[in-house]
Amino acid sequence: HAPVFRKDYEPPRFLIPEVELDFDLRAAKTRVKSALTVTRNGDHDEPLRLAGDELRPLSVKVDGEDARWTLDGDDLVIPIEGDRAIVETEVEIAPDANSQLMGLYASGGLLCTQCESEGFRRITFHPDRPDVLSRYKVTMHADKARYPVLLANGNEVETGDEDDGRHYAVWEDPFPKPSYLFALVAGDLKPNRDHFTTMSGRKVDLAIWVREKDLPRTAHAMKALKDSMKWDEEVYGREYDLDLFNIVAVDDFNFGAMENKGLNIFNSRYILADQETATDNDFDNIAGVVAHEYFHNWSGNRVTCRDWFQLSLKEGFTVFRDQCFSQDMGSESVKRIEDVRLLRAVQFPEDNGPLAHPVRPESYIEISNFYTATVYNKGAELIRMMRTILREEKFRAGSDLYFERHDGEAATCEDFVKAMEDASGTDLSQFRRWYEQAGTPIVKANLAQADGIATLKLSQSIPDTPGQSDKQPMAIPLKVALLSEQSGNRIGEERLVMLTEAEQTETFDGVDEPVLLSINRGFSAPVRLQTDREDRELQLLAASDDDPFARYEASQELMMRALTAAVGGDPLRTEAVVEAVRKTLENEALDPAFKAEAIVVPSESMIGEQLEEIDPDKVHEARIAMRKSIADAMPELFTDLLDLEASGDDLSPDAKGRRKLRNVALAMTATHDPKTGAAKAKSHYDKADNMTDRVAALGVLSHLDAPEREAAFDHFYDRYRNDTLVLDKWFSLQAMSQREGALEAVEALSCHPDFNLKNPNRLRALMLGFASNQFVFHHASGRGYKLLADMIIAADKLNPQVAARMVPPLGRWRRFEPKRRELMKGALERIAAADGLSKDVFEQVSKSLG
Ligand code: HT7
Ligand code: ZN
Repeated sequence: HAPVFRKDYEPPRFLIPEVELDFDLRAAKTRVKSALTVTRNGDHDEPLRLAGDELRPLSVKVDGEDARWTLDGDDLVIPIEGDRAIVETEVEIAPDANSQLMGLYASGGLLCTQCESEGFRRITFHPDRPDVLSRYKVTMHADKARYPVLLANGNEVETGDEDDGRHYAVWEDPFPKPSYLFALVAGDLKPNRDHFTTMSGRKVDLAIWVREKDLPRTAHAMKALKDSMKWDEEVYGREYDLDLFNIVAVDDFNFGAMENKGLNIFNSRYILADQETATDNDFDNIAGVVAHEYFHNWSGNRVTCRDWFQLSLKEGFTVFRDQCFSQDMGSESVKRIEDVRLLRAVQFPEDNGPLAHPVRPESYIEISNFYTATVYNKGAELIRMMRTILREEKFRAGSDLYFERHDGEAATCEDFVKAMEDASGTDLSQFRRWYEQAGTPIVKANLAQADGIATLKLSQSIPDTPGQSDKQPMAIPLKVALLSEQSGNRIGEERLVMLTEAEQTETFDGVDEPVLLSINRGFSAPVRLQTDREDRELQLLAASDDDPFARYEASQELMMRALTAAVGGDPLRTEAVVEAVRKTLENEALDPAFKAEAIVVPSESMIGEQLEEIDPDKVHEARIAMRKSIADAMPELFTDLLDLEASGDDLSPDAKGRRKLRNVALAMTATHDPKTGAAKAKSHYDKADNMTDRVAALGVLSHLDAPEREAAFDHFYDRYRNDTLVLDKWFSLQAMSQREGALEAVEALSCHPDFNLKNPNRLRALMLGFASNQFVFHHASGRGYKLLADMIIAADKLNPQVAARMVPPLGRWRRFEPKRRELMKGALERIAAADGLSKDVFEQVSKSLG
């Protein structure tokens, strides 16, 4: 399993301007004929090298003649005379037997493809690298009854009937694209059709293809698609470029969705939603993912990546774009809080562990392992910082220049930064280190006041990460403001401080009264901030900072300090926290969604992240105690919140916020008094007219040892057992339960007849839900680790990508107390020793142990 290095990039030896594909589609055996127009690129006499994966050529022709060819490992090597040739190959593949879900595979009676990153080589021999762009013409033949709908990229140009009940369709995509954006779908699907008129007045036909019974659940995704098309025109000046945009939903999918040109393929969980079956969170995620895939049409498809090391070029930028879209469609500050919470929950631990890598990695063994929170979410923070540094107008000029310069090309992260630099006249030399250096910077900030001057002392350090030490200072944009300690009002304007040195001082004149430091407002930089602000100051900031993020941050910091001190053996300090929570809840100017975010006690894994050495039992105990102090201090306040009104069919941000706060209150009520809490949660479940409330009630019940729990879970199972996406919730809710007996329940669920190792959603619902449940997964017996390791070994034989994604929870072993550390390491070693390990799991496990 040799690594590939970024420094070894070389341009392709041959280009392929045209690709013609002919598919004789059958679930058990599909014949693929390909005709590639190849042209020599540069002055060399090397043979043509085409990648394959589990392929054997049935025939190979060059310019119509049988060719001499050899196989070098998986590569097909063909000598080419002259500078141009038509290379034809024929292979047979077995979609039904494709459990990796890469290439052409079967899902619930459909045939569909997933080619990013290197799946196209499982369909036909091809260079299969993103810097080889071609025009595609695709013919599909299939049984008409079984597969009445035949879709591919671009436009349908011809259809017709054939013998034996078969039919065919021909599709052409006028835009040159890399092979990873190729897609086809064949199946018995029905469309939800709509249209969108672009800013230049072109009508685009839109269709979301699903099973007939799912059609009523496609309205939300369709609305999100039209909103995204409009938003990209208004905010980035980007217009859709084909006359047709198709989306297909499939049940078996390794990821969220895929941006194939003109034919997006989605995990059905990011398309299907109605009030009965989807939570508010699901609705938001659907809109975010639909937008994300749509935005890729420009940031990814029109301008693609030169090589996979540049993945963040399209993913970081596109995540940033979808985050801003969601901020504009809902509550700006709450969305920012959610995005930062995700970054901290997933990316910070990644950056602080054995799998840490730069946003633009230097090497990989298996590129699928690099679809990470670092490449996606930290990558998005880099784009956001550039916008902060350049300001909105110049940032837009930079993106215009980037799209104009590189349209139709395969570009690099450097190209993006250069376009930003050129359009704005800002020097981003030092900023580039964000792409190179892994690890989350630690920023220390202290404010001192004397003689009317406030002096802000700043310093930064970047921790060592695997393969990287002695790092250079980063260019860190910190939004800073000072607040009057007495009134809580801001003094002067917010300032953008660029921290570029290891140590730096910033002064504020005319500060004649005691002030509070509000820093990293809006989370302007993805850093760990350490300040010497006292609890009293944080309490004031939590009550009055005019930056909603900073306000949220102050209340979270207050809780986190008390929690980590308690885990370290101090008595739990709750007074300031309780008062901050009360003030937040009583403040009528704050919206309910914000309140819900600000008063939630940090999760056990977030607390663990702050500790040198994690003892999950102590963390659990401290967190429970803090929740209990808050719940016991103001039970009436929480009981009153249970009466917040929000009808299930109201999906406005306001109604969602009220549901969220009401459900946080329900959980606090049960913390205060589990017995009445169980009854209230059961009645909340019974009365619910929407899935958000049902899931929230089950979430509360899941932790309680009460008869209501079993009754509600059984009822839920009976009602939704035939609805795959809803049943996933039943699995994950139980996997996240902290009640006694939860571990045994998860073990039993792993043998449940509805558990299915082959379906990534089901596998993730149980196992990733479980692995995020720190208290139970890290049971001192090591049984949690054993279950996960068994599952990884079993899943690896079917679907290496999905198996590899389950390794990181074990990779955190060095952070735990000695006993668990050994058990976790042992589990990793057992996986490492398993027969026939895929390179996906090999890479994750060996780096985790290394
Ligand atoms: N660009 C898409 C990546 C993706 C993917 C990667 C590896 C294996 C399977 C996959 N399915 C989709 C998703 C996105 O970021 O939009
Ligand atoms: Zn993406």
